[in-house]
Amino acid sequence: MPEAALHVGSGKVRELYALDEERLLLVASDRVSTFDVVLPTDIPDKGRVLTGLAGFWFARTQEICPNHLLALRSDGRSTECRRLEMLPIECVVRGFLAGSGWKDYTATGAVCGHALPAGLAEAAELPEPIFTPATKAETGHDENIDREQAAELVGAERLAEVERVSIALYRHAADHARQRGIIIADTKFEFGLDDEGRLVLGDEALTPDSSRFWPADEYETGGSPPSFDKQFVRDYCETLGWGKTAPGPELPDAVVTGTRARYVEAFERLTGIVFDDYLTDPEVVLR
Ligand code: PZK
Repeated sequence: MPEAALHVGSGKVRELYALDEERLLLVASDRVSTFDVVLPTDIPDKGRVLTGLAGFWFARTQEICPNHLLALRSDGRSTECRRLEMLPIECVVRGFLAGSGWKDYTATGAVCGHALPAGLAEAAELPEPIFTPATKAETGHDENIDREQAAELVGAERLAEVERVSIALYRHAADHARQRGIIIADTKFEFGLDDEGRLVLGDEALTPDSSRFWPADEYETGGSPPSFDKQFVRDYCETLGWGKTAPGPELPDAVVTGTRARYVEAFERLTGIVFDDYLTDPEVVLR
């Protein structure tokens, strides 16, 4: 727990504290959610994996866009960050047709106003990555919006900027990941403005919680590919006949151990850093 810090918000698996007027502390827990339900069993080090990965990407994408990271704390799960004025949209980029993108495509042939070629299969790679903004729903599901609705929320000029930057960030990370056997099918960015009105990348970016990571060697279209990180959890939950509403089931040790290993594998593949070296000194990901 951070000392002398006011709690200012909770996500499903993260907490946000105020350090002072300019700085926040983003703390990633080891909680895991599946089918939108947080489970009672933690995955040890999950929050450290996500914090380290986000730090790795922040360090490597500074030239594309400045970000809110100030420091990683020695606990490995806490990010000190600049306090921003957050924009009221989720900036989603999709390189592949999954989730709500696939759903919208089957219903309308388009996703957020992007007309797509006919006859694409589920999980197909798109000809080009597309920017598909969504509103931030307080509870429940974010709603995809078209560029007109997004422009009403942030202004046309700012929208053009976040679209350009989001696609550049996605291309950078997806290319890097693909060379290391991981497909980043889609990802969500949250941006804010600093006190001079400059666009700054915030939140936790390009992690398995903010993205769909698929193992490249198991990729195929015509279904929903396995999740790199959560597939053991999902498969186990499917064996239970659980109704996918709270409360979720406890996870057996083998599922916990296997899932932790997948998170660590994603970290090591993407960063090229041994996870134990991250635990010794989290700031290794920033160098
Ligand atoms: C901010 N959230 C999401 C909610 C969480 C995260 N740099 C920033 N400046 C101002 N506000 C935010 C950030 C960031 N990141 C992020 N809400 C506000 C959120 C609850 C818990 F961990």
